Amino acid sequence: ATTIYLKDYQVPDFLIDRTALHFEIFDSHTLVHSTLAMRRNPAAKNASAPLVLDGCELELEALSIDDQAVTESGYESAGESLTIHTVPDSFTLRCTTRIYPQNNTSLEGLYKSSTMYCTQCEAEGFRKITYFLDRPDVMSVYTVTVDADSKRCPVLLSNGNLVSTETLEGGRHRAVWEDPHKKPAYLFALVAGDLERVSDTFTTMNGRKVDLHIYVEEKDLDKCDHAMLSLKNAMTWDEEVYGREYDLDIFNIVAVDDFNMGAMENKSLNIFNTSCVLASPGTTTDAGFQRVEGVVAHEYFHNWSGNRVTCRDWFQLSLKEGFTVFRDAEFSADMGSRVVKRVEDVGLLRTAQFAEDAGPMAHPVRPDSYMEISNFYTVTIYEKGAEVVRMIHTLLGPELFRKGSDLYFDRFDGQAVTCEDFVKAMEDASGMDLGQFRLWYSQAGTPQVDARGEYDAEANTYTLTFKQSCPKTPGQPQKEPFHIPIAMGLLGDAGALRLELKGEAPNPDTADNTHTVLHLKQAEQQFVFENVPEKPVPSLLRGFSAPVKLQFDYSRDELLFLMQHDDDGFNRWEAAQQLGVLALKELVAAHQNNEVRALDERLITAGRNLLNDDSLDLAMVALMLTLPTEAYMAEVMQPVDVLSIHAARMQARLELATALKEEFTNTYRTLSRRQGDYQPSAEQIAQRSLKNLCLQYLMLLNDEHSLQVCMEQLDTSDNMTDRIAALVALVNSEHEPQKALALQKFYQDWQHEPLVINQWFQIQATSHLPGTLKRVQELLNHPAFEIRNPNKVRAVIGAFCGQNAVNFHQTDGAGYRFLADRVIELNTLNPQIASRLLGPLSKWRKYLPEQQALMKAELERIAAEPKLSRDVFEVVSKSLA
Ligand code: HT7
Ligand code: ZN
Repeated sequence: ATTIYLKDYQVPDFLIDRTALHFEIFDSHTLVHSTLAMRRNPAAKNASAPLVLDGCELELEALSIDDQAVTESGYESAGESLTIHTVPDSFTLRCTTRIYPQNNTSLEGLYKSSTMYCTQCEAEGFRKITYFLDRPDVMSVYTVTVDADSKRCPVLLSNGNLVSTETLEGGRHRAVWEDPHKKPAYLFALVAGDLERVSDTFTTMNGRKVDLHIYVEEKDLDKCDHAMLSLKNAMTWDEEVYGREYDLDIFNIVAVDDFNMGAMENKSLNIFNTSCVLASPGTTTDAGFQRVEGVVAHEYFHNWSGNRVTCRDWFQLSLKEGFTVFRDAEFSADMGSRVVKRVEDVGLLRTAQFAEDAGPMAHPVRPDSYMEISNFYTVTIYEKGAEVVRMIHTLLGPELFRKGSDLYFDRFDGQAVTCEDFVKAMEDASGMDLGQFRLWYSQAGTPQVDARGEYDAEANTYTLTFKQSCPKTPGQPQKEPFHIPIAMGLLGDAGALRLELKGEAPNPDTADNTHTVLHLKQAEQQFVFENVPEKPVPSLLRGFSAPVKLQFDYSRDELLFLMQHDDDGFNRWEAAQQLGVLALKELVAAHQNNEVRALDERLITAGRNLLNDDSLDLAMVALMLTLPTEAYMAEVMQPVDVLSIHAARMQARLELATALKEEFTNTYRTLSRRQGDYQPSAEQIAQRSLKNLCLQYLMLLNDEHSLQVCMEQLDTSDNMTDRIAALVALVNSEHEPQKALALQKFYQDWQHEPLVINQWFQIQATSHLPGTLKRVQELLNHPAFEIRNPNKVRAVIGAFCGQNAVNFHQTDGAGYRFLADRVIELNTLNPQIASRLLGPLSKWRKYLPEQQALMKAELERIAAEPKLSRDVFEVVSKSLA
């Protein structure tokens, strides 16, 4: 496979001003007739370059230029391109291709999901529909005509406005859609199927009435309210927070069962994985409701950050994804609990993204090269990209950041631009020098920041010394120091201390002098605080102000102090986590040495205090009572001893459950009583999360009373959050007959709801008990499992390999073998999904030597397969390099 480099970027040789597409959809095939108004790009380097069109797996039926047929000797077709050597400066290219959506299992281009036709063109799927310049900097105005059977496909949708409909002969009909906005091919969409819709309207800040429709199968009509409400909230929020208004009279969302990712922001025709749009209390958990809200908002926000201003090339992917994730995270924070949202996001970043940054696929937020762009829809591009935008927000402050975003949207509206353009707009609007900051876009790897503090009681000064470094990553042996914003405060016995930073005049604009942002720019740098009346406890990296690994030698008592007194909610949680890390590390070491060691009593006391304090936010209590995850422990302990980490965490949980049985029981009882009608509100979500955490702890006790409580919750709950929580607790318990019966009953009750059955799959695949791999293998033969459906693959295979470390890493290597077999099977069916599943194997170097050898052998077995897709080849070859 060839590697594509950012340094080789050149403007396109040709432009496409207008694109007319005519789809004739038949059961056996689809014909795509395209008419492209093309001309040479005046900015092109080579004024006589041949026309090279992208096309993949297409049958070419007709090709003409200015109505003159291009004969076979006039073009050359090789690999994924078609070259026409001589073309005029300006011309009309017509082409007809025949495609087979019903055989398209890759879910890129035009494909069939049960009876419905739909498209997925990002990143390079349009070339599976017709020959085109399939690159984001070629933007065109589209008119789309769709013909199909009136009965099988009564609904025909594309981007923009519906301009006409027509009945055709033979029981067929036609719809014509026109999108007035220029767009790249990756934002093209078409849907044809038998769908029903839920409708509403939204009036924009300038009085434009927008029709909103959500298209679903008839059986799902009752699950659209939450998505519709989320959409209207997102539209309002984008007006209020970013001044961005919607720009068409219609906004459609369509739900599809078979989809490689969460959703797609096609202009005015967003296509969603059903898992990210459907929600109802009876079938969807709190996490599911929040995901729908977040994804609906994310796709809507792309209308500006992605569609109106798009990417020049795919190296700039984080320009739209990082910015949009930042926007959706702030939206969700405003809709629910800000601290909880931040804790969840940092959890993902510190496990998945930090692991990616330390592994063979590590890449900068703006990559320098790729083989297959689909492999670069990563946590680095999305989550770290969002952190980079968040840091700009922190450095500039909210007002200047808004000024920068206004300038960015004004300056580049209708254009395809770069990350550099974004940063420059922020710089121009704020006057801040972001020169060194740009390294966050070009350097991969997670910076390590070591900090220490020294109090001088005579001089009343407190000196913070920071040292930063960044490990080498593929192709980047050496790193320059980053510009790292460190949000912080100092805490004294009586509360937050006023900050006087030596050499800096106090900021008259800030009423709050107890919080500041330090600019760490050098490899080693000191900050001296003056007039500090007592030895403080520093609260560093508040709100996780930079995606770094911070090390500060807090004593356990200092961590307990921060847990109670820090005025930054995130850092209160972080102190609890770090205390948990220290305690778990001790237990891991004891386990490795076959010693018996008890859990640090401080954790038990802290837990008791949290459960007994009525004044605390319930969501915070639940978060702080959750020990660091096994995935996070794996990040802070290398080489990773999966089994010891699991054993240590289980022991700690059991000790907490035993010591705090009374508190967990009381809290569970109180919170069970409090319920009204189900609402996915922050308040109710917090109650349920703490209640269900108590249940999980109580179920570890393996006693009859807890079992009874759990069974009662399972049988009597009116919502899926509580039902699933009870089922998870039961499935991970030793209560054999009850467990099997409950799983059977759950399946019978919910077999008509695929999204619920996916949760049923996932609960079984993530059970930490022995024998899970065997069960997972059985599930692959279950009638509800389909290897061609990505949600089911994720629920069974993805969940087992990615969220069940103790079973995936079982010592005989059977988990690795299982994954390799599935990757080989999926490699031909759906390369994107196959390659994504490889994540857990690709990080083989961080495990113990025996596991490394077994994992590597499986990667080598995949590498030896004769016909590897580009997607799988890239991950396997880079993992073994
Ligand atoms: N921008 C969308 C990306 C996407 C995608 C990429 C590759 C393969 C399939 C895909 N489906 C959607 C999603 C988003 O970030 O909004
Ligand atoms: Zn996105």
